[in-house]
Amino acid sequence: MQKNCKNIVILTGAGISAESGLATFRGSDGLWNNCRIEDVATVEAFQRNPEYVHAFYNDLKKELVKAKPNPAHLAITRLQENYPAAVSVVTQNVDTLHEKAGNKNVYHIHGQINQAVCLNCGHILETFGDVDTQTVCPLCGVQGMMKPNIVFFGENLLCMNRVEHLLDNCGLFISVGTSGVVFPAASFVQIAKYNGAETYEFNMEKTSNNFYFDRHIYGPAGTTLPAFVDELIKNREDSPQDPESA
Ligand code: BV8
Repeated sequence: MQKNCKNIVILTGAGISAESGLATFRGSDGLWNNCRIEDVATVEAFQRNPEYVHAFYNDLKKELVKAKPNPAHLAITRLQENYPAAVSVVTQNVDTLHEKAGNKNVYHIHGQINQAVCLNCGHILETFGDVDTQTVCPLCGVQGMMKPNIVFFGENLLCMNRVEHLLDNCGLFISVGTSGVVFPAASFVQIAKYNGAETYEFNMEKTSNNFYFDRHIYGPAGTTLPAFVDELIKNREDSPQDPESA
């Protein structure tokens, strides 16, 4: 492990929220087992049946709003507060558990469940309430043009300018709880590695892009990530002016 790398990027997927009781997408209890991606998470699905897609996300919202962060989310806050590096969270998750845990610098590249976007004026409506084809945009006043602010398959990701900068300047890339099958997020480890980052994968099992990872730490993230963060903090090289190192 490099000493005191200056920039840490943590990519998270549904697995980091599993121990908060939220279903993943492709696991045995996965969301995609109960409904087809083509019916709820594509642009075509939304154009074909917006009521059905709104209902899916309104139901998912009711689940996600009740969830509480787990020790894996809380470990990221501990790292951000106790390690001399810029720690950024690039999440594929649409839940708000990183924010509830107090994580800073969180980038939701696949959108957020508590947001809807107006397809007429681009206004972002923050709400945990239902949104549907009757919802009026609070900014432009147009009705029926609100879409869940979720990045559907076939749509470009959000925050990518910032994410690309983070990957180009990253010393330590940590992937937590993602199967690595959705692009371009699945290619982030390769970009970070080619820019000189040390790469760690936290998962329950080997994933499809595991060869880009220098280290694999298997087990539930609620246990493995806090232990890893404790190690990082214990081994940090305190800068000379750090009062603790006196
Ligand atoms: C785009 C919204 C440009 C819905 C989601 C290159 C090659 C092949 C295909 C493509 C490519 N480039 C683009 C594509 C097409 C497509 C794609 O990747 N398809 C795949 C399926 C083949 N990508 C796109 O369309 C992206 N857009 O590229 O724009 C463009 C524009 C026009 C035309 C073409 C390209 C948009 C991708 C975003 C799609 N939206 N979600 C919603 O969230 O409700 S993706 C969906 O998958 C979720 O966001 C989710 O976060 C994401 C990834 O899933 P994971 O988070 O990894 O979850 P999963 O269940 O899969 O895995 C959980 C993991 O956790 C497992 O490994 C498990 O072992 C582990 N785990 C479980 N418990 C624990 C644990 N680990 C630790 N501890 C535990 N306790």
